[in-house]
Amino acid sequence: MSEFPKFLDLDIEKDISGRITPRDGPITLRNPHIPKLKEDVLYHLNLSDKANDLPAMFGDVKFVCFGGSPKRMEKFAQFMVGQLNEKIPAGMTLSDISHGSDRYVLYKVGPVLSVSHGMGIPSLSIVFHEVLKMLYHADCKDVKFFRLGTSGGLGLEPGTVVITDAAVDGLLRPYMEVATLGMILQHPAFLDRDLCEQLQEIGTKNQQYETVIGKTMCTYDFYEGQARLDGAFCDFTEEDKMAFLKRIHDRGVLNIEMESLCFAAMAHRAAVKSAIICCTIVDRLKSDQITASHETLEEWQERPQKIVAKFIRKQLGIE
Ligand code: R2B
Ligand code: URA
Repeated sequence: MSEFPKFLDLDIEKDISGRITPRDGPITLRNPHIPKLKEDVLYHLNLSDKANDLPAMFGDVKFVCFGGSPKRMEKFAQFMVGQLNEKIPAGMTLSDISHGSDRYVLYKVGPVLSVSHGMGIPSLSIVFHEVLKMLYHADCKDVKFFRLGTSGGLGLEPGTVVITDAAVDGLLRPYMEVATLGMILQHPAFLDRDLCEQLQEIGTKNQQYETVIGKTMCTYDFYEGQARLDGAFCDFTEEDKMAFLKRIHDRGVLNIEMESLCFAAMAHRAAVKSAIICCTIVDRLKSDQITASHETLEEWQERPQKIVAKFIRKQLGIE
């Protein structure tokens, strides 16, 4: 037996830089083991390709919108009902399709899925795997993925919308590292520049806030990982914190959050068109703590949702 595991090279459309061009067409899985399964249990969604008629349930899905909080993604689904002119029959409500699992929420409004992913890379990674497999079993085609989130901005007025053109880790590296079979694999986190620009164009029509494109730093921790002084532990000085934040800002980082690297890396690996669009809720060059009122935070968080809703309406020819 060889000392190193043999990894299958299933990439077919990489360019010289390792970039896989995102494309329309059927959702494919780069996993030869899945077709051999008797049943594929999507454990955290409480769905399976045998127990559920996934093509009937999800075959028409074209847009998958992820966001951290279950409540926010329920509100987004309700907002999309109006945006898509969908009718919910009297006495009925939208229901969480994966309610049996209690881990994530999953709502469907016409061709739009609204899915919560929790906080951080491990939580996002699980639901991303299972949603992608669900869309594959459902024979979906031409699907676009969005992450709608919150973030800490750098030198931006809180409430600014940032569209990510490159996701980097806490060392400014543009790939996600995953320990796999005792080795570190690096999955590049490329994003689709075209989609960024289309979303920015929609955002900039709104005069009340700015919509900018830039680099997003993704960290494994909210406190020390994001250079905060106000966690339960901190071993660095305010000067060192400011020097780090200024250094990354000079290198093009506009905001910091906790999922972009994984989202971009997994979407890239799946060759699906995707975008990350986050509002900033604090300027990290001025403060660690988030002190805006609940109402203000709600309004800021609706900004990425409204931009993506407009994009979806345009794609569907509603406006
Ligand atoms: C933004 O906000 C969360 C932390 O408060 C985290 O999920 C993220 O990326
Ligand atoms: N989310 C983060 O991860 N960091 C912030 O500063 C704000 C929201």
